[in-house]
Amino acid sequence: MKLIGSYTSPFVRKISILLLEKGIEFEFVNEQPYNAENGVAQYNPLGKVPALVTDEGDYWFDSPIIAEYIELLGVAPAMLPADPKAALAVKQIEALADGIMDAALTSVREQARPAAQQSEDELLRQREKISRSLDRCEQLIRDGKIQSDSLNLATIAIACAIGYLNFRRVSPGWCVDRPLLVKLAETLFQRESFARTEPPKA
Ligand SMILES: N[C@@H](CCC(=O)N[C@@H](CS)C(=O)NCC(=O)O)C(=O)O
Repeated sequence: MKLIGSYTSPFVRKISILLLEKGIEFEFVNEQPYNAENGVAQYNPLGKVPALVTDEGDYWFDSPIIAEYIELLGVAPAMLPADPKAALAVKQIEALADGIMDAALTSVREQARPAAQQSEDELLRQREKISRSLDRCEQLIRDGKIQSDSLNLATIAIACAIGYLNFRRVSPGWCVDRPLLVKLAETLFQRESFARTEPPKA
């Protein structure tokens, strides 16, 4: 199968990690969705990465859908619980982590605009989303709803969101007063799948 994405996208990183952890072979097709000339729309009319093209020629896009498709292949380790309601709870946390990525990405795009056109209100709105959502993640770990040393769709998505905050220096103080999230990130960042998908430094 082919994974269409860019090395800096946290959504793409989430999918790459799922495939690596399951040992599913894939070809990475590097596309920059924000470049004027890019081929993303031939895989996803929304022009967003990640997109996945299966060996049968099916196209899947939006990372939660791709994650679910990968899970349907039945390759161990399972990244979702077998119980449907427990699986939905994990996907809810994935959506929370994806929302952190969305807010961070919106902040990065806003800050890339000429200074005079940037909206402080918009940046604040996004920072608040990130802060509230990180607090919720910390609470979920404290309540035992997320095991910070387990590997599943929720913990992978949270670690990818934190990796993106670090990479783009969005909310640089995110780790203050969130020791359980720090532990989760430190644990997962040690895995080979995370090391192999680190965003490029430059
Ligand atoms: N909800 C989507 C979000 C994907 C997304 O926003 N990807 C960014 C890169 S990090 C993108 O391709 N943006 C291009 C655009 O918005 O035109 C998912 O989970 O796959």
